[in-house]
Amino acid sequence: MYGARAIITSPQVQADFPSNCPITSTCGGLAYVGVLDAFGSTRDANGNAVAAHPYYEGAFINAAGITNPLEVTTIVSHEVGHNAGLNHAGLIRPNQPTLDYYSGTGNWGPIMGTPYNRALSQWTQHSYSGANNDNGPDLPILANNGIASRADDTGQTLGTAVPTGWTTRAGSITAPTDQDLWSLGRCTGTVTITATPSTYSTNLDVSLTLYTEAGGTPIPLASVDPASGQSGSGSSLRATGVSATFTQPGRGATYYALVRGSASGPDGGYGNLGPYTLNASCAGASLPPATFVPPAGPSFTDVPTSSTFHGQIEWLSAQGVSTGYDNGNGTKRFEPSAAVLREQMAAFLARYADASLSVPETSPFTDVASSHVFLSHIAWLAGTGVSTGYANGDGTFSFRPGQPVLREQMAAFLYRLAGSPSVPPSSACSFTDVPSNHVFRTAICWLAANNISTGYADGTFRPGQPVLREQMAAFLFRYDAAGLPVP
Ligand SMILES: [Ca+2]
Ligand SMILES: [Ca+2]
Ligand SMILES: [Ca+2]
Repeated sequence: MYGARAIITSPQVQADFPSNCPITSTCGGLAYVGVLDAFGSTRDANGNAVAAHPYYEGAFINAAGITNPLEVTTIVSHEVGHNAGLNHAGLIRPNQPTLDYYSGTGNWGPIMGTPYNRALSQWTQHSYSGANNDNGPDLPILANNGIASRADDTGQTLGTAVPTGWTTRAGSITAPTDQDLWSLGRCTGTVTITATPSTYSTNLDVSLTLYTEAGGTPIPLASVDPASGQSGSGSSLRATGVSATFTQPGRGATYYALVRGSASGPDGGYGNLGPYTLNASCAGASLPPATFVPPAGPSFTDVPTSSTFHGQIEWLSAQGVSTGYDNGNGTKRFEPSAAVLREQMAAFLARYADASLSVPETSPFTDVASSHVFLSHIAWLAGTGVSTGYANGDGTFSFRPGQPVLREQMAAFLYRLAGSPSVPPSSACSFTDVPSNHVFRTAICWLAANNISTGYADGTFRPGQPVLREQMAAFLFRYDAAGLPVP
């Protein structure tokens, strides 16, 4: 282990180093570079052999150059950074000499530049626009010169997440790759999670995600990372948008909170390091975290744990909504890529709603025989108003049980299942292929507003495409996670 001493002084450092640190506010401090772990010897001014570390030690901070208390943190970090091997973070400018010290942009600046009046000063990987990047990322240099990262406090997998429960605790982001998964336990009620970095001179802008677990797979439910900025100036300068909070209906599942550094910012979030406070509360019935026991294996031969919807399909199976198809050898398959038929959808929704079923004396639909295996499910669906079928023109109706369910129809079914709630105007509803006069627009916008389906990366919803069975699992899972009602 090594040590570094930061000495905040004015007259002495200026007297000892008049050319390097004149009496002017432009000198923040002075330090030797890369001496923190300098063992061995060197020669002093009189030519005598002396131990190197004590001789070079001391990062001097010029008190006369400090205009407010918050700058102490930045300047101490900067000068000790020199002791630990770092050179300045500069800026390449077109048709001008390279700036030795980069002051930063917006609320961000590199510690080894001059990030005064920037609320987020950070170690840098020199990926900001115009970086001179003479030496490579800061953190490996610090590590090679005696300042290693702190030990991590929790893992990022279900098996290594530290059980913490519904409480307040301290954590720390210790590396750009650090992700802290905390095991919270079960909650039936409203889940509220907050992650907050230090108030003064934080280096950390957090990103927070709530996970649940199904079939041994973590499934994200909600994620938040507000855009960061700053407010105030001088000693009241504060970073804004660096904490994260949200509430979510808890349905009795096991919940996890993931805290990591935001990936946004001029330097890709590299320097998002430091302590935070995690507060997790459950307004309702809760249970502390239990030891995570990985399942013996996937339930379906065609849904390996690596598949995107593995967790949601395991959940669907555990709920008894779909038990899959028998392979004839004691195993089962799910056929995740097959389209959901309308008769299957009736069965899924009836089972999910825990409906009390009865076989009607006469079928409500001309194309659903009294011997149809899902007659009671289809009759229930019709009775709830979720699907009234197609008019035959003679006062009778058909259900078209063997037709695939289209995405726009699924939106309508789930929307009606939830009781046709009013839809708040939502910016989430900007699908390029769902015009304002689309017959199912209200249902599709509601689906998006509840994060049940947010469409495709290209901005489309693809309303006319069939719903695949794996997608149906995901839709119902999110419907459930959103705490939506059933008839
Ligand atoms: Ca950590
Ligand atoms: Ca971690
Ligand atoms: Ca943020």
